[in-house]
Amino acid sequence: MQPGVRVSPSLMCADLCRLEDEVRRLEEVGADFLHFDLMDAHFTPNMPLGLEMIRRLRARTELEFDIHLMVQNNDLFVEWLLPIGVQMISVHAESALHLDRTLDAIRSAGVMAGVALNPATPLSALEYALERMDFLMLMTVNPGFAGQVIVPSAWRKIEDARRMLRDRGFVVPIEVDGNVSFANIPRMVAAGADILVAGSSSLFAPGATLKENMVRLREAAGDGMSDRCSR
Ligand code: S6P
Ligand code: MG
Repeated sequence: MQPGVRVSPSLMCADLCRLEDEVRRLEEVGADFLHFDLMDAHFTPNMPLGLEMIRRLRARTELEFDIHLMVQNNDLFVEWLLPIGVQMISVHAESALHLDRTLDAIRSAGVMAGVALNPATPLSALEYALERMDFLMLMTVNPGFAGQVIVPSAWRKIEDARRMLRDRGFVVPIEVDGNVSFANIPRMVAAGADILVAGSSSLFAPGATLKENMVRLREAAGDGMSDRCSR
């Protein structure tokens, strides 16, 4: 894998009945972060993981926690998460009432603040949030479920986001989330993705071990990187 590209395994795709074992295995195979999808069954029609589970796991691993909020009331969840000791929180622009204030609250606590965008939300939603952002989270499927197919516009959106950030002089990693598959990874990385949320179409793909899938994933991320040094 090229320097700078990191892997954030999506815990909702792990065996939820054996979560601590799964975290140990993810440590062993060299995961860079743990990606937690926090949903409230309102903003997204699902609720796979909970706050208490995150709090308990925090005491059992040194890996950095990458929290993806998919909720209506962002500030409520941020308030709960900060004392737990997470390292990254992304909030959706679509549900943020006071996006700037929420990002500021996250950053003021020493946590990396990210803005997440649904597939159909234009990049213009970021225009006046750029100064407060530590990373950008691009949803490449509609939020709520694993195992979906990438939306067609995601390809040009990753490229457009990378160009927009570069043109405005912001050095901000782009995280991509949704159908980050072995087949899609080379093109996603070439388009500008820096953090790969690895789910059922790569790291947790059936028929191979986690270790085998991680090797394959990193190989895929090593291709298609020719324009990276120009960022
Ligand atoms: C979806 C969620 C994601 C998924 C991930 C699953 O709402 O935010 O993090 O867990 O996309 O990966 P895959 O490879 O099954 O699409
Ligand atoms: Mg996610």
